[in-house]
Amino acid sequence: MSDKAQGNSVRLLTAPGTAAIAVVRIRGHRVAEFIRRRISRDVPQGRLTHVELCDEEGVIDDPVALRHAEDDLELSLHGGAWVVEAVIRLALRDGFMLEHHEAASIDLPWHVVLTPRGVDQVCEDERVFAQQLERKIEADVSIAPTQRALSVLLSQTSAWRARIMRWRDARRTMESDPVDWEALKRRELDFIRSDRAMGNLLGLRGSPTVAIVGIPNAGKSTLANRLLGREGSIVSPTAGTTRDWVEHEAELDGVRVRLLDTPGVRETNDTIEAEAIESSRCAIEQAGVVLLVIDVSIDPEGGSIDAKLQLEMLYRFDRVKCVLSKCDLVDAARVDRWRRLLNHYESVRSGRNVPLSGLCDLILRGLGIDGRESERPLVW
Ligand SMILES: Nc1nc2c(ncn2[C@@H]2O[C@H](COP(=O)(O)OP(=O)(O)OP(=O)(O)O)[C@@H](O)[C@H]2O)c(=O)[nH]1
Ligand SMILES: [Mg+2]
Repeated sequence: MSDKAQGNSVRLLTAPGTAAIAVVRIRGHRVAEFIRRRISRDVPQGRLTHVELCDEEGVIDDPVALRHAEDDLELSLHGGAWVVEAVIRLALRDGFMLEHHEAASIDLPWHVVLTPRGVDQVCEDERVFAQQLERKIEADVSIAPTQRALSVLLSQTSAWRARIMRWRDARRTMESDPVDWEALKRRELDFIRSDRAMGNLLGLRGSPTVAIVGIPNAGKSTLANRLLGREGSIVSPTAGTTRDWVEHEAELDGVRVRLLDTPGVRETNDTIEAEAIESSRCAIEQAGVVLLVIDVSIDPEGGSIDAKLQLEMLYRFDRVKCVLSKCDLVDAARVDRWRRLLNHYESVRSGRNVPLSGLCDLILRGLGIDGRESERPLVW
């Protein structure tokens, strides 16, 4: 079930902008975890509690917290724009979705636009439309997590203008040269309706997850570190090094993602490890892309359990892309044999001194991001 469906949300209750106090409300089943991870002490229900709110870097603010219910937390922050932004970002990173302030939630009439009458209306009242659009953009600009997200938001005015001109032209030529309005509408809707991709790119309502899976010792943490550009996960030759799933925030080509490094999948009698594998399975099922790390130093036709398990994992998850690790240890023929077995799954090669080319593209395409987004009118 998605976080939206489960109602994990963050919302600024006070008006945006600088004020003495800003109130942020966080709701959903992740509240307890948020308190445990981010707040200096427990927050008992119904009692005002002075706490420190921290991220990995340190204290963000010392708000007064009020827990209305188990899954409902209100934080009265010192209202500086930076503090508010930092807290909202933190909640987004922890899997909460942003609910907009009322003032910013006027609906763009995009669905009525795509009728001849709707086009007439927007053309007559373009100023109102532009104002509504501007408010939408403004509300999101302050929390755009990356430069790329920001530039897509700032290009929305021209993206919408170009679309509206196109519809207006179609409307004008309608009498002389009959337009197949339905066909135009279908094409335009396909183009505009890219919510998932745009949501993933903008990261305003939480970042998409990229899960890294594979058998123990396949090179998952090594890959996570390469994508991160730093030693975020522990790498070691001992199988079973990553015992619980580890989450990192990474930026891939201007897109903020949650990288999930998971424990290697294997049969185990260790209950703690089994529990970790099970809990990472739930997280992996919600991921936008699953990177299956295949250790090519294992002979695919050698009959080992590991060889079978690597192939079987292809079918355990949806949205799988393959990364062939340890290509530096084997010859090209071995890599080809693995590739043939992976059949129609997209894959890239990886290894010491093997450039990881194409992986970012592969991941972003898997998330529906294709580079045309600045022309695409965003539907809020
Ligand atoms: N030569 C070579 N060694 C690699 C490569 N990728 C990983 N290794 C080595 O393989 C070992 C395991 O790497 P990890 O990244 O810890 O593997 P993992 O899949 O995270 O392992 P677990 O957390 O134990 O499941 C380490 O000694 C790495 O240095 C590679 O592409 N080439
Ligand atoms: Mg690991």
